[in-house]
Amino acid sequence: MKRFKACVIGVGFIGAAHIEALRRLGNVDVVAVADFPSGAAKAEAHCVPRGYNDYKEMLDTEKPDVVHICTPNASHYEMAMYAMEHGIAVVCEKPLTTTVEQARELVACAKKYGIVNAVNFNCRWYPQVMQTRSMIERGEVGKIYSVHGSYLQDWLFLDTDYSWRLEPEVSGESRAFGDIGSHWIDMVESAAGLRATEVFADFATFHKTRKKPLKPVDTYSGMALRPEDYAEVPIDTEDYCAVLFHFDNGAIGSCVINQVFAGRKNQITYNISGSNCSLRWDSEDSNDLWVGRREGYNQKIPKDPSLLDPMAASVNGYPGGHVEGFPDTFKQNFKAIYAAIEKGDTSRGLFATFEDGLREMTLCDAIIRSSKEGRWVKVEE
Ligand code: SOE
Repeated sequence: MKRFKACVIGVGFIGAAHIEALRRLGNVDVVAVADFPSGAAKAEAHCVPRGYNDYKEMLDTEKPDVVHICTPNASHYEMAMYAMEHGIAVVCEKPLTTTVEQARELVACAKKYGIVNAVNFNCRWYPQVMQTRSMIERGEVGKIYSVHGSYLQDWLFLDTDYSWRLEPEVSGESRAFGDIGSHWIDMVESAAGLRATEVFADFATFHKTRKKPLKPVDTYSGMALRPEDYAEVPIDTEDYCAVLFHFDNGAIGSCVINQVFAGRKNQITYNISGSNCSLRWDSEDSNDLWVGRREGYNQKIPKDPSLLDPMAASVNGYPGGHVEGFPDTFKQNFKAIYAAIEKGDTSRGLFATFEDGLREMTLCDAIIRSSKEGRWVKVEE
């Protein structure tokens, strides 16, 4: 097995999750991190040998096999471009870019240089989500009638909650859909084998202004500030978004995405109704998959590799009865990505690539347009 040198750019909550998952693979050395303005301190905090403030200096000096981009969305494009132009494989956080055009350019550049590329749509990698995919692929669910679900969080519940994700110049024009709706639709399209062809969206911003801290605050840090530490700023990205979908096989769908839903920390769910049975999965109960039947008993399929279909069994790290969750999805995703890098395999497999990142940007674009124009909008291919 090849030993890889990896670098991580951006060491907030999610960059740290990348570092931890890479170490769990066993054949990856995280040799350096870049983070502005405190690269050395971040390296020290995460026991990484070297830290840089400038990502270009890091890539030029370290010459890694792979770079993980975990910075705010608006910087993904130039970082991914720079890495690919230097022959480095890229694993990028979602959303891939802030515009469809940039995502298209990244897909073209990856093709031109034959670089393995990935977007960290980690929800695909829950074993029970893979089981859903496998059951639908082998026809157990039958014809899909409808899909509905939600992604709910409360870390932006108060008007004193603030993050760079609230700023469209850094985050992109859509916030709730771009940040977490993107996970929902990627998971549903990949698991159910459906492609949305038309969307109708309704956006709402409950906090029209928020109190922006005058010093940096990390995502999920819940840091307490005093009134004089804030400035009141207008908010023009959505807290909430409801979307109706028409899918290519005639199925219909809907989702509610809400980042100010008190009590739900980070819950993603789907309900799929098919002509043979229904499936329901909930990330807060992620080790079970519910199967609903009209003419038989309902079931709960446990996360037990000895009972799951081969595709789902292969993404378990532990036997039945040993709970796995969010960090394990990163490990399984990276395992598949690094195996593709080792083989130089740029074909589409189970992990999300830049093409899936582009797909999500295209969907997001149609959703934004629909919310502005109040009508069904076709999703361009
Ligand atoms: C913040 O909304 C966030 O960190 C997302 O960006 C992640 O993708 C999600 O997994 C958890 O919440």
